[in-house]
Amino acid sequence: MKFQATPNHYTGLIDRYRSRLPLSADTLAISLGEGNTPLIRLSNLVKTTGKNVDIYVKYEGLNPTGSFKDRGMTMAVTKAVEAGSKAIICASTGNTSAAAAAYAARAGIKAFVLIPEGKIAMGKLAQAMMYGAITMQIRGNFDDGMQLVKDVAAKTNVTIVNSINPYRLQGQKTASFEIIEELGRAPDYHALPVGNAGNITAHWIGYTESAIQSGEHTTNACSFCEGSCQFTGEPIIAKDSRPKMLGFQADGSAPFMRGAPVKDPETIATAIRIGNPQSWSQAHEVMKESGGWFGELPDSEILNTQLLLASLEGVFCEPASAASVAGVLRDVKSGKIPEGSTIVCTLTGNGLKDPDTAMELSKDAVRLTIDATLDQVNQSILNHL
Ligand code: AN7
Repeated sequence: MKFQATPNHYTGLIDRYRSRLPLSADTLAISLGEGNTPLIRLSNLVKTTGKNVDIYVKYEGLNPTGSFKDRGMTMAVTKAVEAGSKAIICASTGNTSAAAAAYAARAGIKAFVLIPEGKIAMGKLAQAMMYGAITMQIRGNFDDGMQLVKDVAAKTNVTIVNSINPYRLQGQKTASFEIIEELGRAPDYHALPVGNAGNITAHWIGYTESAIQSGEHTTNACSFCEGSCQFTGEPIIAKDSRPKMLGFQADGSAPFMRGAPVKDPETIATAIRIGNPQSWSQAHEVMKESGGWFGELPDSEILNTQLLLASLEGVFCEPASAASVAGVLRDVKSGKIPEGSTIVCTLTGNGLKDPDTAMELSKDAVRLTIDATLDQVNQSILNHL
């Protein structure tokens, strides 16, 4: 029997946004139902600022492999398979390798992943292995791995699925489409954690294309997508509703704050332990066009925010993801982000990815070991009511 999806069966962002992606009508989508993630309005954590702002988190950790990478990977693998590729390769701090491995499994092709030995969260390593990738743990960091991937792909017939693959950004831009649909407009500010700066660039493409579609641009625009959106030239914008883009890094791994690559990046937020961002110039364009800014945070503030998001809002993200909210809370408190603003923070990955950091962070949580008796259970409840 031929498979026929009902209108209620969500089958992923390619089927949902096909006409806004560089795909033909009959390209077979390699999908795991990615996208369509919750946009959650924060409540308790906002009160701690004492300011009147609206903060939403886009919980990308609820994608099929637990991070935003799935949006890009469905596009990259779909296009690779369409072109006849039998193998994909990436360097990764963890999430890209998990997504690459999963979509390769789905497509029946091989995934080769280079990860920094000992510097990726346990859940991500488990994913790459479960999905059946060929995992190469390198004695080096992400930036070393990225260079090796470029060198090997120049000679060998493997498709790079890092965000230098333009289809990755095309898939990831759909997060902006969803946000605009849900809010009814673009937010005033959009904050993301930044590593290679692929995702912040992708979001800007999405916001820009939406502005073009709604007729805000009086002539051509889009300097990012290399023609896939059919527009060329400088944007002339009548009324710009696009957000100011904010990119946050860990202070030990903050090349955008230093203004140059960082040789030995260090942070507990291993996802963004990247010293030589691949989308360097695009990210600067995004800041220039949007009027946004980069910021940096110490690991302690990132972790504190991760814990507060979980314990005050019930939203469990991985450490890197919390950098977006940590930066926004700081800039709201200082007044750099004015009252009355609507802000979206992307929570890029799921907290379950990195159980080691979470267990350490929550070590002061109440955890009792008691006898299996009614009396001890009762006593424990009374002690904590
Ligand atoms: C949770 O997996 O680069 O600025 O190799 O996993 O687009 O690089 C991960 C990046 C933010 C930064 N949050 O995004 C990889 C990788 C999480 C991430 C980022 C990453 P970009």
